[in-house]
Amino acid sequence: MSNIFLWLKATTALILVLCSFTGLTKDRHLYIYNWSSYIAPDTIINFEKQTGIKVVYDVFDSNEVLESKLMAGNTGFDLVVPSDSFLERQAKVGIFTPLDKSQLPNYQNLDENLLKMLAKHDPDNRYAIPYMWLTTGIGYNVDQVKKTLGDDAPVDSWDLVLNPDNLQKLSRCGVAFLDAPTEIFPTVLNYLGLDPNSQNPDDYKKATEHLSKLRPFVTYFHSSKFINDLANGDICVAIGWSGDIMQAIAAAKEANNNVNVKYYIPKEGAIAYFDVFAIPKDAENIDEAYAFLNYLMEPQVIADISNHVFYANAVTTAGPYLDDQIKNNSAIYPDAATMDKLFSLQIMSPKIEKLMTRSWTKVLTDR
Ligand code: SPD
Repeated sequence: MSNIFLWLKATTALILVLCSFTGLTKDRHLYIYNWSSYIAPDTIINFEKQTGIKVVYDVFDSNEVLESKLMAGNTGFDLVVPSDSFLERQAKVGIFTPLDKSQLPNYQNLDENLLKMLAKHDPDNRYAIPYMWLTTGIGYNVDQVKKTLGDDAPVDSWDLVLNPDNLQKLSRCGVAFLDAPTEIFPTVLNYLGLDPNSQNPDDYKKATEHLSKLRPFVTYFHSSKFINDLANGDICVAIGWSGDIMQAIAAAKEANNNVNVKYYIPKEGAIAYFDVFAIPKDAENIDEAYAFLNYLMEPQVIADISNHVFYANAVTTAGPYLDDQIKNNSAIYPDAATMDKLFSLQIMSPKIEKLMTRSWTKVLTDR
């Protein structure tokens, strides 16, 4: 009996060796394209250990960059992470594969209210799994802003960075704006009392004129550099994403460098988004993509990510695993009054899209 057992073992080992030489046991791969600074350090490693799937992980820091790759086709990615309004437009031109929810047993862990909100961009939640939700607000260095603008600095208002007089003064200690027309135009329109989702070209003319007044005082336009620069005290204000600015706050605390950064959602209101996972139509590793999506919807896995990146997730059962500083942070989970002031972006007509891109280039290049 034991001889048969030994023989079976030896034969199996031989078959495995032969298979790996002839390529019959194919390695399983998964290609993911996500935002930078948007995952916990061990998320991918743990997934690879659990599943044996090898992940190739790449990052971007703008929806525009992701979109141009998706539109060109053959990205080579199995999972990508657009923001809600971008997904809506991309889905309309057939870029994604509909989700087969029967392959996603953990889908039931998602918050139904958030799914309903996301369904405004993705009817029936056909293509996307909500990953994180967030706001675009102001990160500021408390001491430098006070030193530059005095005790009455309007830190609760977009006036801080969108009033040219204030921005001129703040330019002495460094100002960063997101390099994202689809963020900055709606923010400026809203500040000017216009519809942030306006489809009226005249409104974009007004916003462009206003941005041209601000442009000389913006140190740089970039969508990720501001995290380190705020944390090190190299800039004093940034228009940026909630979690990224909170990462700057945490980094400054850890460095113990006396840099005191805060994040604020201005009283005039701000953009709120979902960033979502979706599978491009030409993805090759579909089973692996579903395995990863299921893994992401495990309460402990997604809570670890939120604890690390300071963004709110959409898994209801993640609550017990969230750190108190995340769970009780009103900049991450805003209170009802703040939620009322948030607005979501709609997709623009191609005419307005073009106008926005042209006007953005003009603002950035005219100094
Ligand atoms: N570092 C992660 C940043 C994620 C930001 N996504 C924002 C999308 C808003 N358009």
